[in-house]
Amino acid sequence: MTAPAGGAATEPDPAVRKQPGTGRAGATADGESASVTVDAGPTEADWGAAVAAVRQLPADGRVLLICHVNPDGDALGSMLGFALGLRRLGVRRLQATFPGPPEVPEPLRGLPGLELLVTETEAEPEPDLVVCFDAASESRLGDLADRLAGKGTALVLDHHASNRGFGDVNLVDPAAAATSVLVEQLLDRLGVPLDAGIAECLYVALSTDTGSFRFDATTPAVHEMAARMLATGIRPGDISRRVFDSRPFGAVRLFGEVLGRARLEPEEAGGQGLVWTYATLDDLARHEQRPYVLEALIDPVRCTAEADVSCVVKQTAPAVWAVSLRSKGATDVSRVAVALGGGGHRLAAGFTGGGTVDEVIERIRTQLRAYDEGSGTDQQG
Ligand SMILES: [Mn+2]
Repeated sequence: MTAPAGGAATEPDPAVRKQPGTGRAGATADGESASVTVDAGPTEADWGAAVAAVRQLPADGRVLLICHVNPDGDALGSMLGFALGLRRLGVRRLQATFPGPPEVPEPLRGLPGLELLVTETEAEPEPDLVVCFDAASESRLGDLADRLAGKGTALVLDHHASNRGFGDVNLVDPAAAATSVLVEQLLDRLGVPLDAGIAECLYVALSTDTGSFRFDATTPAVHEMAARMLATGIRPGDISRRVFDSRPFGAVRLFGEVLGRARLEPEEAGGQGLVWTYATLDDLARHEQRPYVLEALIDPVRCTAEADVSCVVKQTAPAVWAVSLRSKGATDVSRVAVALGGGGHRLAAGFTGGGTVDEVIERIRTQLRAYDEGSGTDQQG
């Protein structure tokens, strides 16, 4: 049942179909079939409130920065870049943290500002200002979400379309390629000059979320921001090697094994194809690897030319699986993820599932079929 699906197979990359210069790439590309309300981004009032929240801090004000669980380059880079900016403004009582084990993935251990990190339990219980980075909802902050309920101001910086604005002040822009785009703007409005430390953090964040400037989110504005970062003298070759192109030999062998069991199901996703694989805790143990090495596993999987949708299922506990989904453009994988209790973007999303690998994959197939039925007639022709 390989559906002809209009001209989809021969269509150019979705990037080519995008209206250049609108700067709203992923968020609105599929607007006619999406039920998500597309946020117009922060208003001048939002920016003003965010600037005021920082400026009105008392002299000894306690600031707690929080990014999402299992932090990636955008989460940590945005948080630490902002932390370094606040330090330049003279903020002294400053902590940065994230929920869960206080382990920074090896590729991000060169980030400036890591010395500001504290563990979840060391985090200030009653901060005057809490700033959250790259978290679409409070649930992504784990037990640290209770810090938002105190007397202090909660400021949210994020770019997930599903973010409903859980702070007192929300700088949420689904059109932003990374949370670091909002961080740069806020630091600019606060009058903080860029330095190499801040720039490296924001550059890592930006390059992580744009797939090293390869995804559709890579607008002219993204390259302009990257140019501002590079102008501080940071070295993109060193940074990219550290962040993207370096992994332990054990991880290389682990990837080989996990990729060797990948399955291609060309009939799924409305005939656009699904490719998937999985990694267990036992795989990690056998190769003596930490879970974060699997974050990069989706990249070789999504290379598969015969599949629009790619999926990596990673075991996090005996019957618990963290699932990463990617689409090349024909499928809105955030709809699949949201239906299964997760979230994300149109072309990159995820959720946590229970049961066995087969059960998790079957749930994805079912959602993909439901999606296909719901939007099959929306194919552009
Ligand atoms: Mn992000």
